[in-house]
Amino acid sequence: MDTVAAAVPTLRAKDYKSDIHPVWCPGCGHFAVLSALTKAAAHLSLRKEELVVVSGIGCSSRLPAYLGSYGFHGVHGRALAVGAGLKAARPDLTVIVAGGDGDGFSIGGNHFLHACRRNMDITYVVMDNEVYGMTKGQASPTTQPDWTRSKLTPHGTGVRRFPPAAIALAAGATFIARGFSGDPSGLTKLLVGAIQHSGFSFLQVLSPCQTFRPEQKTWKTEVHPWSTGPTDDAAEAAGLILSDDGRAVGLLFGQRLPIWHSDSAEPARLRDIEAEFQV
Ligand SMILES: Cc1ncc(C[n+]2csc(CCOP(=O)(O)OP(=O)(O)O)c2C)c(N)n1
Ligand code: SF4
Repeated sequence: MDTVAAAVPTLRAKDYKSDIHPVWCPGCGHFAVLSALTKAAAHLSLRKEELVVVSGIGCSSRLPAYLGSYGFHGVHGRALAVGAGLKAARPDLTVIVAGGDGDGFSIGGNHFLHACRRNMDITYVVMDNEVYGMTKGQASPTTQPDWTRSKLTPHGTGVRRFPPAAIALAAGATFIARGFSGDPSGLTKLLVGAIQHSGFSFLQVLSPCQTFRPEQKTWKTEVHPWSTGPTDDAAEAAGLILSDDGRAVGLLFGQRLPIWHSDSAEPARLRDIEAEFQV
């Protein structure tokens, strides 16, 4: 008897959205990241049941709820740990980890370092607004040391900024890029490249916080391409980072190195994992 393969429907960007309306403030940069992610998923014809977006806590970390794929809105700063565990157990899935600069570089900083060096085949998107948006505007690791608008740091933090691209390069990330939510098509292309990259891809997105950093509206006049690149040479990428003003956007670094994967040839089965944890 002839078998007729079930036709896989072609999905459009809007098909990847859920019915839940985002609670983000009007003008929040995170809207553009959500939109670009749905466009990238449609461009790559990702099957919704094979796409998982994992996040921590923060305005940015609400993103999985607004997608119709699988998602996990987890614990503050632990998104990469959950995403890495998922990829180890289910290497067949496309795993994207998403969150904010507070979630990823402050409480989650340790996981960021080790995710970069482990080089699992996952994509990490950090929506960087240089502030803790959800908890009403405290300084984050990427906030300028002389930013005085938070009551917690009325004289600024006085602490130098965390440099995400430099840390990612030093720790061994094999794909490093920076996008801007005010450039939706550029952002979509970077997301497509990050998802396609075989290994750990890190995409920092300049994603303004309309409410607590309204001055970030000038970012649209400040962003510019990296002076050269992209490159697969870590020393060259380091040189570009040394002269970086934090507003260079585009792909900086891409390298093919062996990816880390679980020793098990078979995807983990839920009942086996449950059995391991039985007391
Ligand atoms: C263990 C723990 N510590 C602190 C918090 C409070 N908290 C919630 S979100 C957040 C920071 C969010 O900032 P960011 O990740 O930059 O995301 P944004 O809201 O700016 O998008 C903090 C400190 C928490 N939920 N859990
Ligand atoms: S507080 Fe800032 S980061 Fe949070 S939704 Fe509003 S604009 Fe976006």
